[in-house]
Amino acid sequence: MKIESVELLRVEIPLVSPFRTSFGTDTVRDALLVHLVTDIGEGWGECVADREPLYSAEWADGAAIVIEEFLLPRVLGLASLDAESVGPALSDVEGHPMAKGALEMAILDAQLRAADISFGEYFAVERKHVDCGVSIGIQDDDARLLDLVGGYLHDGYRRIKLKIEPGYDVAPVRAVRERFGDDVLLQVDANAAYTRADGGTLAGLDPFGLLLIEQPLAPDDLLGHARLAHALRTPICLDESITSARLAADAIELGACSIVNIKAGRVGGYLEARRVHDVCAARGVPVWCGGMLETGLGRAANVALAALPNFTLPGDTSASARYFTEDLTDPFVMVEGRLEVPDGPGLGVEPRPDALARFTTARRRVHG
Ligand code: NPQ
Ligand code: MG
Repeated sequence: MKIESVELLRVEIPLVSPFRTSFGTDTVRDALLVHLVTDIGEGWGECVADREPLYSAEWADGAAIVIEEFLLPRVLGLASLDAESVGPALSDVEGHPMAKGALEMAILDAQLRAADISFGEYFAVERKHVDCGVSIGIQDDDARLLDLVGGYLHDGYRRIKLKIEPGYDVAPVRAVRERFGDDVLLQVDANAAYTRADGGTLAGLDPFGLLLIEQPLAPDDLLGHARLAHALRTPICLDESITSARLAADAIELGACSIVNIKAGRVGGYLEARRVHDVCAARGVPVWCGGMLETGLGRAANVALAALPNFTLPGDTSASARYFTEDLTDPFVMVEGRLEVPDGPGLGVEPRPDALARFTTARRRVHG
């Protein structure tokens, strides 16, 4: 494959409602897309970095510069380019996994579209559907929270995740359990908002039979998570901490987590994400697919990844309608609490031209 031209696009898609986490509130999804034209066809990549470096150190403007100035030249310099050669070609650049992952995704999409192979076939998945969970932002009052949970359960979501932060943890969990009972699959995500001193508060979640507590402590605090895991009955799941397959193996061996959230952007792309899946599977640690408010492009790749066998818990792979009134691609529609794994070539979806035109806020040709 030879890259003929590369365009970086910024799209801004309104969210159906503000999404509040322990690190901030978003009302739009401002996403960076990579569009490749190659000698064998086109490819699309989505960078999951947000507008500000709050979830992790990357941000969309920075990722665009890193792609243009440091990543693309390395890939363009390869004598023979395929998706498998991208990671090694970029390995001397420190960090920037979301930027790297977006470029690798676009190259993989072009490669697979040309070969008439879907992402799912490339991953050799056997499932045709994946179970959907939903992530619910921090709410101003319990009535609104309970309405939302009730609505999503009515829609068919198979697992509920509540965003929590200090001061908003045991009370919303108790409210949901009291209203909807103990059979609802329920978990919480702190996005690193607690400290080692908060073990007592977090132990207060133990009576509620949660599936897991996601990333209570700082991303670099594996020891703190290991201590917490010993002190709590509720399983600890790591998100932000797991930046590679090796980190996943280390965190498991250290006892810092017993469940792993996999996000391709956080680990540098879908190939490393599959390796995270594999090391967890080999250690008997279940995984689930995280979400970064992806457009239909990233959602398509996530759904394919989440069809791998060790994704045994419902992911944050929600329907497009959870986030967007109108998605960039044809929407992912949930049927009986599941999404279908796309089976068209590559991602199996592409931006609808009119939606792309309306959502695009900036575009820059960085090669060709
Ligand atoms: C998580 N996602 O699991 C993330 C956090 C998150 C679905 O809970 C813009 C871009 C807004 C990325 C909000 C979910 C975001 C974002 C939340 C990621 O930790
Ligand atoms: Mg998370």
